[in-house]
Amino acid sequence: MTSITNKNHTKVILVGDGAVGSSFAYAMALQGTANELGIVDIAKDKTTGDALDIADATPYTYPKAVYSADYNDTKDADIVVITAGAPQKPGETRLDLVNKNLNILKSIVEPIVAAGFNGIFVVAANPVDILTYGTLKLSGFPKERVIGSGTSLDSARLRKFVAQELQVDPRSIHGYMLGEHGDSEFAAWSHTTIGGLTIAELQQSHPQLTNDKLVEINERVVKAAYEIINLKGATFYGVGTALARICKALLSDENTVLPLSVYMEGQYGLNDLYIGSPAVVNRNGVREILEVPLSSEEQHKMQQSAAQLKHIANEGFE
Ligand code: 6V0
Repeated sequence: MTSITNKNHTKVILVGDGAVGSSFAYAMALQGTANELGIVDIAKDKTTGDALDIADATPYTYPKAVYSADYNDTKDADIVVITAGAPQKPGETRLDLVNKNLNILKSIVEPIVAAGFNGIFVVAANPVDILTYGTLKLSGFPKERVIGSGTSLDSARLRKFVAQELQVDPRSIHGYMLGEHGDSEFAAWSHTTIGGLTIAELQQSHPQLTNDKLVEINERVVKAAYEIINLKGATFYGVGTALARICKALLSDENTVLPLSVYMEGQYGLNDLYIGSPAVVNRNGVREILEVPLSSEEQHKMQQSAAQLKHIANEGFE
């Protein structure tokens, strides 16, 4: 299997310099995620402007090259992050959007493969599970090196809301939203822990954490994007930071467990689709998928979520 070249100098190319892409680029600059960041977009002036603007921050953060790039620059890149996509227009169906974004994806992945890119694709454009599957098919890359951001943002929201409820550091909470990054996702409460205690154990000492409260938190996570979009038109800082975290885990060969959109081969009884599940990632991409042993109710939700994705994929890939 080809892996990210074992080198000290790390290079990421971002394709899609909109709200999500530029937030990711800025998060990368602040965190020193890679030595080099090239930015590609059909809006070339925006990439030049963002590269200059973000480079202004580097004397206060980490030394790195930030520049406006083109597809040839992906040749020796370690990671390509795709956040390019058309927004959903009023009156447009979800399927219309899928078809439009699949066409955009094709116009991106083909020149990248032709340029000789041999690293890892990280897809965040929506519908992310479908577009990650599309990237797998269009690139011909092995499944380990095509990853979607999946429920990484949603799981962060879950941890944030549980943390707020219990007044604890969100980093002390381990838990996942599983399934589609979208309306059919769900919290895997049976495997959510706080300092090693299960939710059921914690409910003994924290009576405010009722089952109704869990339902409310789950709902709030699923609707979080709508809440933010109603207030400011789009969501980008959360996902931008999640993407920087994913890239760091890959580039630093961390073997970190993250909830991502990964290719199913029998896990959860699912096959031939991308869907959100925890996975161990390192410099080679996905090392292994951690299949969470779900309760029967959760397993049912996973099946429903997968059915939704299959339905969209079947129509989108007709
Ligand atoms: P945006 O601000 O409209 O940016 C999209 C960018 O893509 C623009 O700069 C376009 O110029 C560019 N673009 C369009 N077509 C092409 C092309 N053919 N080649 C290169 N660039 C192109 O959108 P925003 O940044 O808000 O969202 C980007 C994508 O991320 C959308 O699909 C969102 O739905 C998705 N999100 C994914 C999330 C996740 O958790 N995975 C979270 C939030 C948004």
